[in-house]
Amino acid sequence: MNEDRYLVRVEPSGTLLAVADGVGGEPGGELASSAAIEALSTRFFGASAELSRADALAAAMRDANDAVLGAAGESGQKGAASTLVAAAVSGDDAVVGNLGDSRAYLVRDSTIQRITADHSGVFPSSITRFVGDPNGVQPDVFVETLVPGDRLLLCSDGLTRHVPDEEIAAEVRSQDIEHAVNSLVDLAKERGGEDNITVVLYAARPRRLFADANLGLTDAILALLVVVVIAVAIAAVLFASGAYQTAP
Ligand SMILES: [Mn+2]
Repeated sequence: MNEDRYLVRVEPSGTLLAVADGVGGEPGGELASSAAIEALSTRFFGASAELSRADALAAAMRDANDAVLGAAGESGQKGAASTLVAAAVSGDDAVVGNLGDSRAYLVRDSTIQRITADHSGVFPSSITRFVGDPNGVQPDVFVETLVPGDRLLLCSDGLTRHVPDEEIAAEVRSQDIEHAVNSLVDLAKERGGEDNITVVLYAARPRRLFADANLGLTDAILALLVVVVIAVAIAAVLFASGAYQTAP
C-alpha cells in the first residue's frame, strides 16, 4: 500500500507541487492523502485573483483539511489524516506551506536550507499538525525568491528519516535532477525503507525570451524542470497485502 501522494500541476498562472503522506498505516491514510491533494489543487487554482499567492495557498490547505474530514466521514474512515507540503511557483516566486513532517528544501550552490519546520510530537513519528484535523488547521507559509540554478525539493519522511540534510544536498547538487532523485530514493531504501518514499525535485532554469536588449538576467523568466520518484518499500507492500487486504 502506498499512502504517499504527490501533485505536479503546471498552469499558465503557475506551478503547484505537493506531497502528502497518509498517516496511520491504514486505508484511511491513503484516502486522506488523495483527498488532500485533490482539494489543494482544485482550490488553489480556483482561488480569487485578489488573494495573494500565500493567502491562496493557505486557504487551499485549509480546504484540503475540510475535504479530508468530509471524505473520512463519508467513507467511515474516522481519523483519516495526512501530512501536506506544497509549493506554488510562479516566475521567481515560490510560496511553500506545510502541515506535519513532510518537508521542503531549497538547495542553492553549496547550501541546503530546510524551508519548512516539522510539526512533530513527542512520540516517534507523531505529528501535531495534519490535514484531517477536526479542530481546523493553521499551515505555516514561507515565501522564497528563486534564482537560476536553485533546486526545490519536496519529500515525505520516508526520505528524511534515513538521509540527513547534508547528504541530500550533496546528491542534489552533484548531478542532474533525474539521477539525484533516484540516488536519494536508493539511499533511503538501502537504509531501512519500511516506509513509502516520495521525492519531487525542481530545477529553476533561466528561460531566454525573444531578443530584448533591456532584459537582464534578473528579468529572465524561470522555467521549472520537474522530476518525481515514488518508491513503495517492499516491506510495506508485503505488510499491506497480508494485513490490509480487504474483502470486496
Ligand atoms: Mn511516511
